[in-house]
Amino acid sequence: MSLNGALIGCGFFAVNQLHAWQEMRGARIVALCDRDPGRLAAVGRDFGIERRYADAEALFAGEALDFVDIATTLPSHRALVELAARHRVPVICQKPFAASMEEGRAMVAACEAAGVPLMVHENFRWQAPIRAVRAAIDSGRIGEVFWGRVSFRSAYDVFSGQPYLATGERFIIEDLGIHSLDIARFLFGDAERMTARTRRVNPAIRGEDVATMLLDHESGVASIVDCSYATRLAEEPFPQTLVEIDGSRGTIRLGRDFRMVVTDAAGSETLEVAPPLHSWMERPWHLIQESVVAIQRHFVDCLAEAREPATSGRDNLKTLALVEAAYLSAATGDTIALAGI
Ligand code: NAD
Ligand code: 89V
Repeated sequence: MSLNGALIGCGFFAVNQLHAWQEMRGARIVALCDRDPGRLAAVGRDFGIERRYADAEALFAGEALDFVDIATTLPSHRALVELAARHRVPVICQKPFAASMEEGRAMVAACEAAGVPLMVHENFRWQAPIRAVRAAIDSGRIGEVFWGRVSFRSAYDVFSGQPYLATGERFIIEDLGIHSLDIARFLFGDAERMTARTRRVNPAIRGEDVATMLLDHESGVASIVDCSYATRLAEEPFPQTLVEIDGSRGTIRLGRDFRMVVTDAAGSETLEVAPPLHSWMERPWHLIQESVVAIQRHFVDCLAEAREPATSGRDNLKTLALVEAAYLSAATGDTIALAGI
């Protein structure tokens, strides 16, 4: 039996989600919603989806849905998640999930009270190379991890595809660093303290485009999470996240072009950990596009098995807390205890 879902928000990124739904066993998108009639018509035509709504209330009233996939930008997330909860429809919501901890906690509480599964579309931890790094840690080859770095440095023009990124008071931590911080949690566990410094280098945008963060993890690991959209390099690495990990018996280095080197007392092994390139995917975005397939597959599996998704709303509050702590630390110059966020 196939689950019938609807997608709300037919913009820049939603097409990746729709391609991924098209290749998903056990689920399909039967209706679309966007308040922009041009986008709604174009995406409906491209994906052959006839049931279209300009308004989310009308969508829920008009369809019997097994799930809803919210691919709108941040300002609409709370209202749409709470609407899904009121209609008792399991929900996926794009990152950044919420604009504040208060808002995020209210959204999680609304879904829990309604008994509705809620997953945040936090897909970077589902990227093939990041899964390979996690598997290398779990193999035990490098011993006990004591230090790590999660790094994203680029000069790629993200503003042409996503113009709203240039206008917000917050930019890189809220949009991209949120992924890097989630990867740090995925690899090293939850954090206790955060120290952050930010800069705006590009004068044409409003928010910060460089952030350097130091995390003290509960596991005892110290990690650096650094991100920049002001870093011009000989070869543009967008959208690759590079990872360095030191352990008591060895190291892991996830370098450029999906090369992972694992070193222990026996020597070094180099592994190719590139994502597969499906027919609809396009370099360099295929790294992200493939992780969309993986996270949506995970959601469908979790619904079938009544399991909580890895990036459930409840889990994602911890990533959101890191984002809030980073902005607070950058503003005050202080180290922030996560317990107080
Ligand atoms: P976009 O502005 O291109 O598209 C958003 C669409 O939602 C627009 O067509 C808009 O009309 C529609 N919309 C907004 N509010 C609505 C409402 N209340 N009801 C119906 N339609 C509504 O934005 P985008 O670049 O596609 O980004 C969407 C989300 O995806 C953002 O939260 C962004 O951070 C996230 N994103 C995630 C990734 C990732 O890898 N996870 C990558 C890019 C963007
Ligand atoms: O993944 C994202 O959220 C995107 C991008 C990779 C361009 O920052 O906004």
